[in-house]
Amino acid sequence: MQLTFVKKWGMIKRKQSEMLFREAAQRMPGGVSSPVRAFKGVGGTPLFIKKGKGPYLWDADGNQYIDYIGSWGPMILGHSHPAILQAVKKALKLGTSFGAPTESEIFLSRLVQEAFPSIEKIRFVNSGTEAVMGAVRVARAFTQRKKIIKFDGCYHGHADYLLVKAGSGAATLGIPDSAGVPEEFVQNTLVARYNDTASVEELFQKNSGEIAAIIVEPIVGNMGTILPRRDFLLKLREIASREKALLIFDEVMTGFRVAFGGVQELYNLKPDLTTLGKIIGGGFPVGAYGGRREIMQLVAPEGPVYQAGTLSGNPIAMAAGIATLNQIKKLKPYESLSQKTQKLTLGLKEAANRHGVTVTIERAGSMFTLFFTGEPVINAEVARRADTQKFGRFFHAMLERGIYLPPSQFEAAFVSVAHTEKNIAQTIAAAEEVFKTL
Ligand code: KE4
Repeated sequence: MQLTFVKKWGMIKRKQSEMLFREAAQRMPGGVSSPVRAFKGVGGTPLFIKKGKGPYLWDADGNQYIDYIGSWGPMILGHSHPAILQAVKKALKLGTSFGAPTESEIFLSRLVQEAFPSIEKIRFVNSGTEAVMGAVRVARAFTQRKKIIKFDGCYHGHADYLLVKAGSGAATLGIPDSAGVPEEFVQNTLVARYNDTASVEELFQKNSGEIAAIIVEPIVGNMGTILPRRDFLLKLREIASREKALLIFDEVMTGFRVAFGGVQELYNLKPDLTTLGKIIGGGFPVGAYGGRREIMQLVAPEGPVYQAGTLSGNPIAMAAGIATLNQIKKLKPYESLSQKTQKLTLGLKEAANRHGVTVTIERAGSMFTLFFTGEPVINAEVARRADTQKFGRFFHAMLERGIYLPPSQFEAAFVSVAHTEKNIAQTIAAAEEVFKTL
């Protein structure tokens, strides 16, 4: 199938992006505002994006792509959705920021709490990182304990004490432990292995009575997509309750992505605290943390746990989030998103098999990762054994064919409501051509 906007290998013009990148690299570290955008995981010059509409992005040279990054998760409805643009325009007419409570925060709270009954009280912030910082701080205050357990390969934002064996950009850049983080800052951070409850039990035995919380990406997106096996999540819930530690589900990526109520809806589990971000801002900077009332009432100004933010609950961002969640409620898209994504991943797997290319594809709803490995990817160690060089070649060959995948083996790709059956077919056709050359 000849893709309408496919150009021959290497014929895609990149002059504008290359020129822009040269100046950006002079002014900003790595020429980007967030490391994973710099293509370090796949090589080459990052594309400077000019416009997004539905499932498409256009770069500064006018090349069109089917986008599977979706701004790293937020764009579940596709780019420039009319309902979101309309809501934002309406809100803008009233002003942009007041530094005072607005009813829009109540409206978004209602929608989030409807989807996440475990979130009895919620605080809005400006990013997933801030949400996690707030959740960990209130967990430490509530339990009066210092230590936290995270999992190797899980990424929970860039707070110092969580940049320990982190995934996402940290894994891509091969610096799981960041420079500039004094070892004192991470001495209370314990690392377990995902899908291995024995490693969690061992940490509790060695640190009995000292662990405030377990924080987990209940379905991992930041080592690429990794699914919880058997009763891993249920066991975490049981262990945390038994040890009087809190269970924090970091659903910044999975919230409203894998189901309206996230992983906790899919597995019918109640964490003590949840962190959210991405989709709840509809493309604007919004994060949130929340959970059991007796925990959240410790947060200032109600309680002694300080946390604040000039633009937290910003009315424009709230308007985008409200419009997004209302649209999702109306469309009920999860079944069709899952089917569309399954069709894509099955097509990719069959194309790879036809050309003798060994891949494992892990999928949860409309998030997925194609790993260049033959083993089921059950944890970070297995993910790190994937052939990242081959992933880089695959990434660029797909990009040349107008398919924009996440520029890292250790990220999740996302299908949106806007992706059509034709887009799926075009993507499989492009992969068929690429697997031939790989
Ligand atoms: P932000 O601070 O980037 O809004 O959220 C941090 C965060 C927390 N928890 C989870 C599960 C996350 O996935 C993230 C952010 N995810 C990455 C993508 N893997 C953001 C992309 C980037 O860093 O540029």
